[in-house]
Amino acid sequence: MAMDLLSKLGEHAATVERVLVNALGATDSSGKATFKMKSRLLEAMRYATLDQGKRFRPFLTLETATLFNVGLHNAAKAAAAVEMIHCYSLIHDDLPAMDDDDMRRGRPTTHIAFDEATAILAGDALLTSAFELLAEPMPGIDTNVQLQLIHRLASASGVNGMAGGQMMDLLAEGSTLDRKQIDLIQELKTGALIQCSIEFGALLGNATTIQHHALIGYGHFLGRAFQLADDLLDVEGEEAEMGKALGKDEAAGKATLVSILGLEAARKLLDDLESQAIEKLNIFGTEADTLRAAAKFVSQRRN
Ligand code: GRG
Repeated sequence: MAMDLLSKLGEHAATVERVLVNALGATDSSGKATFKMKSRLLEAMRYATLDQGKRFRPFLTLETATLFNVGLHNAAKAAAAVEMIHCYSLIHDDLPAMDDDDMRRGRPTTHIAFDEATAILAGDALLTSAFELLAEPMPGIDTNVQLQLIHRLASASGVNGMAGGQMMDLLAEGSTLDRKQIDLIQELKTGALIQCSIEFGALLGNATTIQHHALIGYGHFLGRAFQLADDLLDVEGEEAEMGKALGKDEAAGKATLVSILGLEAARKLLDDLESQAIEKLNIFGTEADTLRAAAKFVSQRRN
């Protein structure tokens, strides 16, 4: 099962990489930008986006789309749009005004490799490119569905989603939060985009209401598990495996589920979230086994 999941992750990562390269342009064998892609801004966008990362959100879109036999071309476009939003959020999150990180994905963050202004613009441009990609023709997909994808991604990323969660997270630094407040921040900051990645597959596949709700439930528990695993890794992980600095939550005085529950209870909660995510898939048969394996992957991940 673990090997199956790893090969699926690899396969989906390669699919989404092709769409991203197509949108952002490739570099030649010497690492130099090809023809029209010579601008510094595109270089920074490519640096932050290509050949890196687990591609977990695109994996979720592509795998959910597989449940409904959605054509790969359209699903990959939607998956790449989500990854662009994710990469933009990482660039901005690493800036000195936010988390002030020098390393991400095992190499210098975008503002270190380029400069702050370029990093801000690369994030802005990736955010815009995501919607440009989603608005491109999707043969065989109803334009109403495309509109729903655009709407869903906008709400998952904006004030009621990731950006809103990030604001709450920054404001909360140094204060005591209760479990409910932490859950809300994490649901918005990290969960919203993960849930959206899964819903993309359901929307593209014209899922029934029951299927759609089941997948929303799966995404809810998976998103919470993903963030909790990240908080645990911040305490227990290896910097070399994670490719970034750890122990940042404690240093910033950030309340997390790990800091208020303790390590043991947090690990138990992670197991429960994994089981709850898998349970939500009960209405599906073996075709959802890879999504079930993904829930296990999230709670066992080392990076
Ligand atoms: C700047 C609007 C704005 C939002 C930032 C993404 C984010 C919101 C903050 C990142 C802080 C953080 C490390 C959150 C934990 C969950 C998370 C998003 C981890 C990084 O995602 P992975 O593990 O990264 O999927 P890769 O590199 O594999 O893509």
